[in-house]
Amino acid sequence: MKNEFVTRYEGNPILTKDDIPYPVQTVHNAAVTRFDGRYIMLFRSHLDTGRSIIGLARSDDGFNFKADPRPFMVPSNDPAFHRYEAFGVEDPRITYLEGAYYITYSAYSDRGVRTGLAKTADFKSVERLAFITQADYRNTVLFPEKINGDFVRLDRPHSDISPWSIWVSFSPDLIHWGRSQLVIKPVKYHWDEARIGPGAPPIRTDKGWLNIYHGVFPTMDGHVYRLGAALHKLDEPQVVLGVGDRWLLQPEDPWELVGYVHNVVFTCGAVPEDDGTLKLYWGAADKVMCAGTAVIDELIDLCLTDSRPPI
Ligand code: BMA
Repeated sequence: MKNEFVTRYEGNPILTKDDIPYPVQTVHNAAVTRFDGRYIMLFRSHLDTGRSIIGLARSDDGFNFKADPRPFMVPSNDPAFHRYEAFGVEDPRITYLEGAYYITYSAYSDRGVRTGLAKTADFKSVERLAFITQADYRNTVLFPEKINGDFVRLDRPHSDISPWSIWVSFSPDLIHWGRSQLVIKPVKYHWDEARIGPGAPPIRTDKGWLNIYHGVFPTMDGHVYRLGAALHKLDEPQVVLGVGDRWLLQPEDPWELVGYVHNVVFTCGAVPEDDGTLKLYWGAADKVMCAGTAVIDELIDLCLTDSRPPI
C-alpha cells in the first residue's frame, strides 16, 4: 500500500526570510497560482511585532522564487477594512475564477478573525471587495468555477461544542453566502482528531474535487499539523465521495520539525500540471516555504480506496 504521496523538492526550503528584500521574520503558509506563464506565490510573513503581512514572489519553474521588493498586502488604510485587519493579514489562498484572481485571507483584529476577499487582475495592484464571514472563521477556499450557477467555498468556523470542521457554503455573487453545512469532521483518536481546515483551493479532477486539507493531533509536546485529502462530488460539492484515512504529508525534515511553531506542515495552495501531477506548497514550522510533487490519481485513490467516514 502506497504511503509516500509527496516527493519533496530537493532544494527545500524554497523561500526563507533571507530571500526577502524587506525585514520579515518568517515566510510561510503561501498560496501559489499560475499567471501569465509563470508561478505567483503570495506568502505570509511575521513581522517583529508578531503580526503578519502578505508578500509576493515570482517563479518560472514553480520552485525557484524571487520576491518582489515590497509587500503585496498589509493591513488596509481604508477605515472600513482597517477596523478588521489591524492585527494583520494571514494565510492567503488564490483562486482563478471567471477571468480574475480572487484572494481569500484571514483578517485579524480585536474583534476576532474573519475572512477577507480581494481581487487582482495583474498581481501589481489589489482591490479589497468585502469581508465574507463574521468573526471566528479561517481557511476559506473558493472553488475555481461556479457549480449549478453558484459560487462555492469551503471554510472552517470555530466552535466550543463541536471539533473545528470543514463546512461548505454557496453564493450568487461571492459576497453573500448561505446554505452552509458541515461536510467533514475530525475523527476521534486519529491523526486529524483535534481539528481540520481547508488547505489548498479545490482542484478539479475527472473523479471529483480534490480537497487537500490540514488536520491537527494533540500530543504531550504540542499539536502536530499534517495534510490529508478528500474528494467531493463535481456537481454536488457538499457530497463527500471519500476522505483518505491516512495523512499524505507530515513534518519530517528538520525545518518542518523545528521553527517558529514546531511540527507543522500547513498548505494554502497546490498547482495541477498537465502531466497528472500537482505541485504542493506548504509552510514548514510556520517559518519557511517548502514544495513537493504528488500524482493526482494516487491522491484520489487514497480518498476512494482507503477512506474514513467524512462525518
Ligand atoms: C493555525 C494557524 C496557521 C498556523 C498553524 C500552526 O492555527 O495560525 O496559520 O500555520 O496554526 O501554527
